[in-house]
Amino acid sequence: MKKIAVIALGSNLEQPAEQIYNALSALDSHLQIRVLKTSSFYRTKPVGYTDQPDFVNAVSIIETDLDAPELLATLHIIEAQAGRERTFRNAPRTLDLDIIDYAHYRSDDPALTLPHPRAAERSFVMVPLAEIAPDFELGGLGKAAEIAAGLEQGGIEKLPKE
Ligand code: PH2
Ligand code: MG
Ligand code: MG
Repeated sequence: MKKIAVIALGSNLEQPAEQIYNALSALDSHLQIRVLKTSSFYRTKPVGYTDQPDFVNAVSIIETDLDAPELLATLHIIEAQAGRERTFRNAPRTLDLDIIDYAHYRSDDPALTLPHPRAAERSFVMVPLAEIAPDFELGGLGKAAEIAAGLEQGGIEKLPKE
């Protein structure tokens, strides 16, 4: 059965915009994933651990036959192909792919909490999501556009389309 999922993409090392483009083509070339819609790319100030370069962030809506753990495993493979190293929490990274929502499932599994527990606090997720799916309902918190409107948007800037 096909499911709709929301994926957040982020990079702040080694030509971040290139990393996001490559990740999108890796996702779309997977036989069980179709990228339906992708936001603009945004340059964003690092949140959490702030002593690191600015990020490029984007959000995609995909359709997939994979179940949620299979999708997560696939995202980890694509991150590894981009040379992602796991050093410390919130460290700079060549590529981060997070499942924000999977078919509106809810899960408390620490390996994959759904919807993503911090997505609604993060303008670098909610602003791109609101751009492509303003009416998307996230975890009973309201529509993406409403959640985004309630967040500080100072550290985020839409990049021109190439
Ligand atoms: N990802 C984090 C922590 N902080 N800040 C920005 N601007 N963009 C990110 O993708 C990001 C972050 C953890 O995954
Ligand atoms: Mg992340
Ligand atoms: Mg991640």
